[in-house]
Amino acid sequence: MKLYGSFTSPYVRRLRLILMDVKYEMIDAPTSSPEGRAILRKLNPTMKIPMFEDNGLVLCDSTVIAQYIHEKLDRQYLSIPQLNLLKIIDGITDSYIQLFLLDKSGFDTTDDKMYFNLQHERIERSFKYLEKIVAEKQISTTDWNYLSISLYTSLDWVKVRKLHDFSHLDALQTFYIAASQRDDVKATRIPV
Ligand SMILES: N[C@@H](CCC(=O)N[C@@H](CS)C(=O)NCC(=O)O)C(=O)O
Repeated sequence: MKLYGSFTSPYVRRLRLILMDVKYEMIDAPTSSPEGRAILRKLNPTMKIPMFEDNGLVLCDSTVIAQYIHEKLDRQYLSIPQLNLLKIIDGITDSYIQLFLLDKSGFDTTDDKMYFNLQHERIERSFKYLEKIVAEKQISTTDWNYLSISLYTSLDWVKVRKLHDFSHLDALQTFYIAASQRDDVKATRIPV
């Protein structure tokens, strides 16, 4: 099994966390470097990470890769309602990835423009929604599965990149601090 990605990507980190106790090869292929892009170009038309290769099968989306790994290792994957929550977490993550790339491309993403406003509204509403979900313990650190892992890696990414302050959302903040204490989480820390 080969996982292609970077050590900063929240999507790649999810997979690194579910593969903690499994033998696999990690191939450093950041989308921001020419070397990384050359590696991806050979196999992955989306040019996004994570990318995963096993026995000639190439997968290029974290949700699909996670399902493949769970099935291969005979582990229980997420239910449909849990997958739906995962997509809300992904909605925040994807919006921030877009805003991050736009910012790096010289745009002021705080401008009152339709595209930026759509991302900001999605982010705000999704954070509030997830706060309720975590307060109801539908996602918790005591149930450390692909959903809680994904929530943590996205929260940590927006925090480390200083993209979003969620410290006023009590349940999310408590969840974040508790998950930060885990050894596997510490071992996969985003390099700064
Ligand atoms: N839906 C994809 C999203 C992956 C994604 O957006 N990855 C980012 C890095 S965290 C990326 O490759 N961005 C480069 C780009 O958008 O060109 C997944 O779940 O794997």
